[in-house]
Amino acid sequence: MRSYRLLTGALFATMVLGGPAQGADSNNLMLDEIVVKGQQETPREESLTIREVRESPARDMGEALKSVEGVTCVHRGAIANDVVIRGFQKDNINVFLDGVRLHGACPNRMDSPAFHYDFAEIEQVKVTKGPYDLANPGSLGGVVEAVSKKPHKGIGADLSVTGGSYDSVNSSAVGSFGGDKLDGLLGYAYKYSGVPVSGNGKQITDIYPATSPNRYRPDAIDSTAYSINTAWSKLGYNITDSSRMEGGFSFQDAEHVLYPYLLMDADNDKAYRGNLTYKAEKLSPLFKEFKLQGYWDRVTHLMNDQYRMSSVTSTRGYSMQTNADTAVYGVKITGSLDVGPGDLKTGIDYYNRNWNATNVRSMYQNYQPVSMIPNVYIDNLGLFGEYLIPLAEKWKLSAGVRGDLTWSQADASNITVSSANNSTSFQGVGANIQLTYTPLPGVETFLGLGRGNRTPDPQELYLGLPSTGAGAMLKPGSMGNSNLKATVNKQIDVGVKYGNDIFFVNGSVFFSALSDYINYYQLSPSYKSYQNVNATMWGYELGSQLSLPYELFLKGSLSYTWGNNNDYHRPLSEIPPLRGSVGVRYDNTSFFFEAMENLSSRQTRVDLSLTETPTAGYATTDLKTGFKYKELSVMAGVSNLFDIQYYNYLSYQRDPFASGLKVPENGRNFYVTVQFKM
Ligand SMILES: [Cu+2]
Repeated sequence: MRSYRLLTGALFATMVLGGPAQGADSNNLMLDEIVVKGQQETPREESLTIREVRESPARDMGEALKSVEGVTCVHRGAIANDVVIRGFQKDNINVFLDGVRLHGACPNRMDSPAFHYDFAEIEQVKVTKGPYDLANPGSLGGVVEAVSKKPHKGIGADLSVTGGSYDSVNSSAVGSFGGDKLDGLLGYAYKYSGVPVSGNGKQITDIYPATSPNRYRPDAIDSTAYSINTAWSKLGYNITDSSRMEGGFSFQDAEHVLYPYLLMDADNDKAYRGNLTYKAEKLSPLFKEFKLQGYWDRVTHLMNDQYRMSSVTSTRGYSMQTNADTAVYGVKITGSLDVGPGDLKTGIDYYNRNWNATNVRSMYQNYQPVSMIPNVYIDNLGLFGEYLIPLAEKWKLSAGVRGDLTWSQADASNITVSSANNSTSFQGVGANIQLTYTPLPGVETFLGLGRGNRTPDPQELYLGLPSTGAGAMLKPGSMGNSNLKATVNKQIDVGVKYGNDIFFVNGSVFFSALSDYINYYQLSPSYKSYQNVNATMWGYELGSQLSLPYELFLKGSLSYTWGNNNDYHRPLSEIPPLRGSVGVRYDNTSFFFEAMENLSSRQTRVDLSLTETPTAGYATTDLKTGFKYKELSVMAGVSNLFDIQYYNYLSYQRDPFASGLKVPENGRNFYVTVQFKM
């Protein structure tokens, strides 16, 4: 039997790429899910199962997480979706695989952290909403923690191929072996797609007016949207029954990734990731677990406008290009101790992040190199402790605190940075209290009070891209702000859940008071920059699942977030409007059919000072069906059945290098997945 991983902590959504619920008596997987979601998880947990993931046409983790309430993603091309939790974006949230911190290299976040993990590497994804992660620095608005697949006993194989509209292919092969002492895993994935077509029948590269210099060259409009190869390996050694050493390495090569949203496309993007852990359990009655982890990763990224008309007359084959390189290394030591009536989890961690990006443009002093991200080093040292006590039969309490010291230093200069302002440091404290109360069987309530903080990132502090031209030819530039303070989030979360054998409903509400929220703004007619503002965010999520007679199931969800810039009395940009979904499904375990309606209301709360414009509401319909026979599964579906032309609300000018145009979402598209697993 596969088993659900139940989670502790705050407001979790879990994606379990495992299987049916342990302890659920029914033969029906859907009924099992209702039991797990309704009874075995606490109100602060949600789950997305392997079933939901494998049935979906998601191209990456960001897209797959969209089906979790309160989670959305930024979609700027055919792939590389950037995860957004309750309106918290970019470095306001953390995204990890096996605890490894990885940052993208592109100053436009073409390669968000989630882009660098192939789906086939991952077994489970946990999403913590709110500032309740104390084991890592900077999880201000939430954290996405992916866990990679582990080899099981004996020989294992997992082959999966998805083919679909736009000549898209998503394929992976994983082989593994597991012995008493030694185990290992080898995986390979290949993803490719042509350019998607939106609901108006045009390719998403074909959105520019005929006179725009940013329009794609005729031969590039219908070209490769992305071509990505990923390889990974893992080797484990059980030193004793209770101690283990594990190492892993992965390499990803992404080529020709188009971003119609921006002025440039990625020529190539290479990511390297290494991770080594040592874990010992049951060291003594007091010392339950000890873990030591070291990791390193590096991303190189090259983007330019070679596929756009703006490059046609240039002497170098491109009129603008950014060459970026980033690396992170870190060490973590954590321990779990049995102290008094509860459990104490404590740890110390350090990481170093380096980021360097150089831009050249023909219109800026004839390709004079600009240190856009001026070789910045961030050092962070942190210490945390969390204590969990079962207070009485119906009560559970946990409390924790974390302290961080952060140093940042820029080793090059640009229009923002000189020797006078090239280094700064921060001290931060995070803490939370979480209380769970079960007044009646099937009913659980949750209260969380959290304080989180995150320091400004290298781009927000030191970005420097000069503006060029004037008047109608003005190309605005961007500047960092070396005086930025760290953002502090004080948040309260309340959750209630009711569940029985055939039904569950889960609701949560949050309120977040943000001081020194780092907000993007128009500094002057020719520059945009970052400033600290006071902001408020609140919102709610509601999820429900119900079993009906004749193996029919009903499912519904609702998410809302509201964000306000209190200093300037206007909405925060890019905050999701009210969204929801309603679905009905027939499922007899070997065969299923599902119809799902996705609904989004109009996004009218926009930041006009950034020329953010309202986004229309929409409703799209997805159908899918599939069967399972022994080790073989076949699934097929159609997304956006009625070929609706629609846009994601996440569409304000994502400078630098935003084109200012919105990229429509995909029109009607089909997919078929065949999977073999043993
Ligand atoms: Cu880029």
